[in-house]
Amino acid sequence: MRMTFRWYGEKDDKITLQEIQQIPGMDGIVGALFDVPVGAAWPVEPLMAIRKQAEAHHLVFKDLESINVHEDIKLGLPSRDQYIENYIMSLRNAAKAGIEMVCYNFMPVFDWTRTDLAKPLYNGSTVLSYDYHLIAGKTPQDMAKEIIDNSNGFILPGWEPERLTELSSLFEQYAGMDEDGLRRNLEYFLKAVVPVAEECGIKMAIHPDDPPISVFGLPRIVKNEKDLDKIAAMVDSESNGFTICTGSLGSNLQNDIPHIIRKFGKQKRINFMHVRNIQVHEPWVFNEVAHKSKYGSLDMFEIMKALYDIDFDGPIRPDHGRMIWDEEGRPGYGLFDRALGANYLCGLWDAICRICGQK
Ligand code: DNO
Ligand code: MN
Repeated sequence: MRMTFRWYGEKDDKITLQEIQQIPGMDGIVGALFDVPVGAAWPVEPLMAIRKQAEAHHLVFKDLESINVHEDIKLGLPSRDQYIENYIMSLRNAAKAGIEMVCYNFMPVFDWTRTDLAKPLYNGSTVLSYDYHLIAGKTPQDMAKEIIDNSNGFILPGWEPERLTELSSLFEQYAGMDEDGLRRNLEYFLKAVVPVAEECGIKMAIHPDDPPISVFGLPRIVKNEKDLDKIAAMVDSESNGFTICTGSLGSNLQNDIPHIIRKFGKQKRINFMHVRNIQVHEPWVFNEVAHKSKYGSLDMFEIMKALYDIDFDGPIRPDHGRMIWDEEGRPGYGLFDRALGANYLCGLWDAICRICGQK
C-alpha cells in the first residue's frame, strides 16, 4: 500500500512538505488544485508543479482528492455535457501529470457536514462532531451561520459564504429529486468518464456520503453496501471504484467495514482508503477520535487485516485528526494527530505482515 497525507498546497496549507516527509512511513501526498472553479478543466502544468515539489521531498504525487463534480451533473441539467467534457479533460491532464487515482463525491449541495468543528474532548483535544439533534428543524442557512460563527475562520467545503447565497435556488432545483433520480445522474456521468479513466490508467474512487444519511432532505446515494453494489454495477470496470472512508461509512454501525473491504476488494473496486476512527454515541450522534481502536467504535486491526487479506496496494491515508498540542489550523487537518494516525496504521500493517507473512 501507499501511505499518503492530504496536502492543501504551498499557499493554503501551513503544513510543509518537509514536515510530511518527516512522518515515518509516509510515501506520498494527496493533492488538488484549489484555484480552478468547480466544473472547469484542470490544466497539466500546476499538477506537474506539485509533483516536482513532492518529488523534491521524496514523496510521490499520484493521487487527487477531489476533482469535484459540478452541481449541474448531479442535477442532470442539459449543461452537464459540457461539464462532463471538462471533467474528461481534467482526467486526461491528470494522467499526463502521473496521476493514478481520482477521488470525488456525489453529494448534492454540500460536501461533508458536521455540527461542531472543535468539540472539546476530556483531554483538551478538539474534534469534529455531528449531532443530528442540532440539525433537526434548522434550515441549511441557520446551520451554516452557526458553523461559520464557530469555525475559527475555516469553512467546510461546500459551506463557503458565497455559495450560501445560492442555497435557496439550489434547493429548489433539487426539489422532487429522489435517490433513483440522483443515481441515474451518477450513472450518466460514470458511463461517460469511466472509459476515459480506464484508457488513461486512472482509478476513480467515489467517496461515501458523510454522514451517510440524507441531510436537509437531500438525496444521498453512497451510504451503505447496497448503494455501493448499485454503483459498481453501473459500469463494470476497476476504474469505477470506491474510496472506503471508514469514518464516513462507519458512523452507521450497521455498515460492517471489514466485510465491505473484503467484498469490494475481491471485485478490485477499492481504489482509495481513508482510515480514521469515530465514536458513535447513538445513531447520528458521533465525534471523531484518535485513530487507535480503543478510543472509538471501529476496530482498526480488523480494517487493516481486511486490507491485507485483499492484497490492497493502493493509496491509503489517515483521515481527519484531532487538534492537539496547541496546534491551530484547518479543523481535522492538523499535522500532529494525522501523523500519529499514519504511524499507528503503519504499526498495525507491519505487525500484520510479520504475523501473516510478508506480502
Ligand atoms: C471526509 C473527507 C472529505 C472528502 C471529500 C471527497 O471524510 O475525506 O473531505 O475529501 O468528500 O470528495
Ligand atoms: Mn474521508
